[in-house]
Amino acid sequence: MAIIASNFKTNHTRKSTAAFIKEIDSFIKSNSIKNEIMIFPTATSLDSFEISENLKIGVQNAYPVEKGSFTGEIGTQQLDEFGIKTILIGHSERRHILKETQKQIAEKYNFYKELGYTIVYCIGEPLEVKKLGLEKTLEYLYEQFENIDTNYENLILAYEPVWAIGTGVSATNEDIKAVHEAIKKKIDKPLLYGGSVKVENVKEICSINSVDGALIGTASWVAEDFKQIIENTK
Ligand code: G2H
Repeated sequence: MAIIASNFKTNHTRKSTAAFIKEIDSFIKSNSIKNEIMIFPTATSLDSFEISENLKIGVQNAYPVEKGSFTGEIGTQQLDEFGIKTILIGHSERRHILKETQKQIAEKYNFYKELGYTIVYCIGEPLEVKKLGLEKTLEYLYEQFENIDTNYENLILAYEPVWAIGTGVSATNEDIKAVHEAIKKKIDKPLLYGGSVKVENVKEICSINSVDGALIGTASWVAEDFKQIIENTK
């Protein structure tokens, strides 16, 4: 069974999120979709829809606290109101744009692990590292597991090469295979690929043995396209 996930990033309103989720939910029902479908909407939209058993809804980020004085952040007191038990951690946009350090990422990981959340944990290398070859790429990727318990039962990994994110240029099947096989040898967890996955390439990417699904941004934001992606990976 594959895992197909949509990461909204900073896109969609409450209204369009509700419409999107309703449409995907009924598509899953009427097409007897067996794959696990996940959606990571913006936190501001979490009250705009009912969580259905067909879909796993997660947050793109949260602070590692229940509540307190952490201006601008949300904690588990807020997440609990919506029944959220899934979180994305380590996404490259948070590592590079928001400057989250591995220490902060690990703190977040350990906090949500203790609470039993499903964690989709992202790793990925920038272009200058990729250019140094597979060995250096793997070294860089393994550093992103510092203080991360990879035996955690509710862990899902996502390999998202930074140079392939939002660029329209996905990694080649050979690149994906090489990295996924190496990681899978070390860590026995579901491993998704992310980085310019789209309607046209999702089937081929997901048919690679060491790929257990896809984490999709840009190409998943229109419901019709996401339905096609789900259909293509049935
Ligand atoms: C990588 C991916 C989703 P995109 O960030 O996490 O985004 O599909 O736009 O490359």
